Formats: sequence, structure tokens, C-alpha cells
Amino acid sequence: MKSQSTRHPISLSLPEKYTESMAYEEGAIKTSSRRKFLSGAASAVAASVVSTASVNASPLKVQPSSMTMGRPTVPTGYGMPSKYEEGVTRNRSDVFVNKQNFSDWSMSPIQHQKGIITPNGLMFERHHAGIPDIRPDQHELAIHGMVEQPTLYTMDNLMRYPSVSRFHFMECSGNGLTDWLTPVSTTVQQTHGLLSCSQWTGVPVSTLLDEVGLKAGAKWLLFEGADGSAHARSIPIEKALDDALLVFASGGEMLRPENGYPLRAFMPGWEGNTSVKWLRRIKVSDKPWHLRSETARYTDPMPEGKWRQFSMEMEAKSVITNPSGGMQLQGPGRYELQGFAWSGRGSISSVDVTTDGGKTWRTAELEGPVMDKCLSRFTYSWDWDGGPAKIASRAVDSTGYVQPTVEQLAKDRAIVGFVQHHNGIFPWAVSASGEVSNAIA
Ligand SMILES: Nc1nc2c(c(=O)[nH]1)N[C@H]1C(S)=C(S)[C@@H](COP(=O)(O)O)O[C@H]1N2
Ligand SMILES: [Mo]
Repeated sequence: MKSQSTRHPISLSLPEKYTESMAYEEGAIKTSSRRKFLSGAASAVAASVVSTASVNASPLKVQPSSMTMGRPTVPTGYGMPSKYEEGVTRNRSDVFVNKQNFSDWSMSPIQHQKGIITPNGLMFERHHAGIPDIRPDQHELAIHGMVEQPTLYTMDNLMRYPSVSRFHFMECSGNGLTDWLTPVSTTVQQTHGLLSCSQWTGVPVSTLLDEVGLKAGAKWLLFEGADGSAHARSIPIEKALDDALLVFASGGEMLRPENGYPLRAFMPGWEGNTSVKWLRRIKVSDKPWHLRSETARYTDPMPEGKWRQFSMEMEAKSVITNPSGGMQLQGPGRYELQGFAWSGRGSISSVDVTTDGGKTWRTAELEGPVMDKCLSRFTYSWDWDGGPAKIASRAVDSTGYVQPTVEQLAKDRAIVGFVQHHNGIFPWAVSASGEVSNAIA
């Protein structure tokens, strides 16, 4: 063992004859954050990060997979994840017992999400009347109301307009609604999994509004879906002209049926229900409609029995996904805390992490690219001493808004029942035996 002290434990003690594969290993670990992660720790701590068998035996074991042909390439077909990843699925909430699957939702397994992009097959779903089966060659979008030239677009028409691709998160305003005051959910999938992030491709709403010509006094737009719920929302004209999109693709392919195929609205940074799926019409008016979705639903109880309407912007939020509820730490040592932060008002400017229940906060590493109204990934190296701990993250966005505690939110909101817009700081408890659990309380 010579001159190896700063190497990753995995690359230690390889026999001389394997210097080539060792060089390859080194190349893979020479990233600045990896070096930082290791250099902060004494070598004893570094060695405890990953338990490695020493690789003294020569020759190095050859895996059976190297000695046979692999399975043949499938000539045509859609690729699937490794069978060893079959536990990574979106799941319905286990908090509510839902007796039907029409007004339902499934949550994204964000504890397994490796980067800021959610794979299409793992994006959360929320629908009020099931998933319609819409033929793209029969789908039409109407734009009417206070416009000069009411127009009907086919999908073929729409695909010929100039399109843009943008990275944004999508979050249901009901995300976290079961866990305001008591720890009801076990995993981060259940507490925060009504959240996805993708690269969305479509035509800016402003392009089509320019074309149809807004009449003087136009102020609000109705977006309505072609599903059984005819889900609809009133959207202010400023948002429509700013960054609203008519999206037909996410993650480089046409939308999945459950996410609005063949066409949906996308309102960057706004609560998910404003991004109307299976979009069939946009009607222009001088006032909002005050639909069921903006009176009986998607309103927030306020003190003194008042209700807040049109709270569509998603405020800054973050959560630690690793470790998170249901996980088990393997004894004291160094852990890399990981999580996501996002804001519907802009980009994330910093994330703080606490490991002592909020007494002290440290700045986490924010991984780039940090984009507008998009998930940002953060990491923080933590030396767990083996005692009980309480870990949490706190996001700050580009407007200076600081993610509040639930107590702070409760000062000007009425937290009664299943309230929407829970963007409070969310703690996980780590017990002395390494169990991680929901610590909201
Ligand atoms: N037409 C239609 N659009 C809809 C809905 C719906 O039920 N019907 N659900 C809304 C809600 S509440 C959310 S959170 C988002 C979820 O989008 P996703 O299923 O693609 O994740 O779609 C919104 N758009
Ligand atoms: Mo939602």
C-alpha cells in the first residue's frame, strides 16, 4: 500500500497488473465535489464511507457476464429500466383509502430520483375523471371569446409553429397536504411525491394569442380539458403572455396519456391544476370564471373564516430525499445528504441544511445548472455521530423569499384539515439505530 492515501477506497490495493482499470477508476472519481467530499474527512472517515473488500487477490475475479454473449439487441421496441430497479415505481398514496381510480393520484418516487429530471414513466399523475384516450389526428384546440379571429387548430397545425423546450418543475398544490401537523406519511414519496420535473416542449401561448388577435379589454383566459371532468381554470392574461406554453412533449418524447396527450397547458411555477391536460379550448374574457376549481377547490383557508382564491404561484420549497423516511443508516460516519429545492417565483439562490433540528444551519452545495422554476439538486456532507438527529433543508429563492417553518405559515393561514400549499420546512428524524422517519410535528 503506497501513495494511496487520497484515493477513493474502492481503488485501493489493486494489484500492479491492473493499473489500466485503475486509471479508468481514477478518471471517474476526479470530480471536484468527490474530492471535496473525501478531503473534508480524515482518511479513517473516508474509508468508512463505503465498505470495501481489499482487492489483493490476483488475478482480479472475472465476472460471468464477461464470458458469454449478452442478450441480443431487440430490433424494435421501447426500452425499459433494469429488472433490478422494478421497485422504483410511482405509487398511490397509502394515507387515503381510495375506493375508485378515477379521481386519483399517484406519487413520484423522488427518493430514487438521481438528477433533476423525472423520467416520464415516474412523473406523478393527478386526474379528476380518469385518463382519456385521445387520437391526435382527431384532437382540436379552439381559441375563441374576445379575439378578432376565433380559430380551430389541429395537432398537425400546432406542430408547425415555432416551439420552445424549457426545464420546469410541476407540483400539485396538494403536495404535502396530509402532513402539516402530524407525521402521517412514511416516505418522501408520500410527503412530497406530487412533484415532477422535465424538459417541456411546446408552443408559447403568446404566439397563438398574437395570431388570433386579442380584443381590447381581454384580461382572463379559460383553459378547459377534454377529459370527463372538463377540468378548467381561469388564467390571467399576464401569465398567458409571459411564459405559458401549449405543451405536446416532455423529456424528449410526446406526452404520456396520463400527462395530457396529445396537448396540455403548462404554467411554469404555478400549481399543477392550472396546467390543464388534454386541452381542448382557450376562451378569452374580461373577467375570471369563478369555476368549481376556483371556489370549492384550490382555495386556501385563512384566519377568520376567509378563503384565498387564485393562489397559483408555488412558493419556494425544499426537502431532503436522501436519507428520508423509511431509510436506514448503516452506523455512524459520513453521509451525503441530498435533496431538491424549487420555487415558482424564480430560481433557487441557496439551500441551508440543519442536522440539529434547526438550532444551526449550514449552506448546502447547489448543483448546476440552476434554472428558473425548475428543480435544483443540493448536497451536504454530514458526519453522523450516531446520536439521534433531526435533519431538514431550507430554500431561499431569487426573490429573497425564505422557505418558512410550518409555525410561520400558520400565522397567516388557517391550517385546518387537508390544506393546500404546504411549502413548510420538512424535518426527518434519525434515531440512534439509524432509522429515518417523518418528524413533522
Ligand atoms: N383536464 C385535466 N387537467 C388537469 C387535471 C385533470 O384532472 N384534468 N388535473 C390537474 C392537476 S390537479 C394537476 S396537479 C396536474 C397534474 O399533472 P400530471 O398528472 O401530468 O402530473 O394536472 C392538472 N390538469
Ligand atoms: Mo393538483
